Amino acid sequence: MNFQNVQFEASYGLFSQIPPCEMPEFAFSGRSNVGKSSLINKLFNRKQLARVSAMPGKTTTINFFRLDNVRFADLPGYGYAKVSKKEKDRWSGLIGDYLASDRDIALVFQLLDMRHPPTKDDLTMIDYLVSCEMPFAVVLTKMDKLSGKEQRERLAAFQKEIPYADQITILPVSSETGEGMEAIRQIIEELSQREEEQGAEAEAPLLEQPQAAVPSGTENASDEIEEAIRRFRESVQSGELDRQPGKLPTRQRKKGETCL
Ligand SMILES: Nc1nc2c(ncn2[C@@H]2O[C@H](COP(=O)(O)OP(=O)(O)OP(=O)(O)O)[C@@H](O)[C@H]2O)c(=O)[nH]1
Ligand SMILES: [Mg+2]
Repeated sequence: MNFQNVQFEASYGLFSQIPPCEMPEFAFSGRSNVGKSSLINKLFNRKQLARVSAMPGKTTTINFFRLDNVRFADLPGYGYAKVSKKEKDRWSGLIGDYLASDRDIALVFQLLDMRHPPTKDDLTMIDYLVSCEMPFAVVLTKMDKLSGKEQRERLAAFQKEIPYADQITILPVSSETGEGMEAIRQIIEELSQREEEQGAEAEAPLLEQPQAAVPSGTENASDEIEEAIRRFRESVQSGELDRQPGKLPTRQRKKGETCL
């Protein structure tokens, strides 16, 4: 893949506006200001492909980019307090509906700021991705802001702070220095290749074979997903989670099912 050939496709403010999915998609998720848009720019070596701002809440729509037969989705950030309830509802609806849809999401890159423990919203998001058995990898951003020693300390800390950390691919990156970008590009290439092979093998096109985010062998799967979305929306909208103590509900999943 020639990553520089990426092109901006379109922005959508409402999930209902998004056209059907006809190719695998990679989504970039994370709280406002964590560095989603910067990561996209660095990944594709294009300075202004995605709009970046020091002010949180810059990306307010789902923005799609296309490279060959793959699409990339820059999602609005969550956890930004200074927007109206109406806007928060729209953003969380967009993110929740997108992730819960039957689109062919090849992988979600879930971004966390490497300098800090995950926020309650981040943990809800990870819990949601796990409970939906959505394929995802955690990307730790802004590693350039830490010394080597601090990076090692934070990496060790994340092992305890992220549920299922031992089963999740965790990739430290810097959109300043470009560190870690090659690893992400390789993952994208490998998964795109895999999707293409699967698509070629299948008789029906990808569109008719949505990779529904339904836990296999789990009864009441859709109830669980709805519950996860509801929790996620509530946490984004109300900040309620910040007042809740500690642990997330845990659920066993088979190794390798939801992550790389
Ligand atoms: N030093 C450093 N700064 C970064 C890095 N990634 C992003 N930033 C800065 O962090 C700020 C937010 O970056 P964005 O890419 O706009 O963040 P976002 O996640 O897209 O934010 P929203 O669109 O608000 O959800 C900007 O000032 C970036 O320059 C990084 O790897 N290193
Ligand atoms: Mg952004």
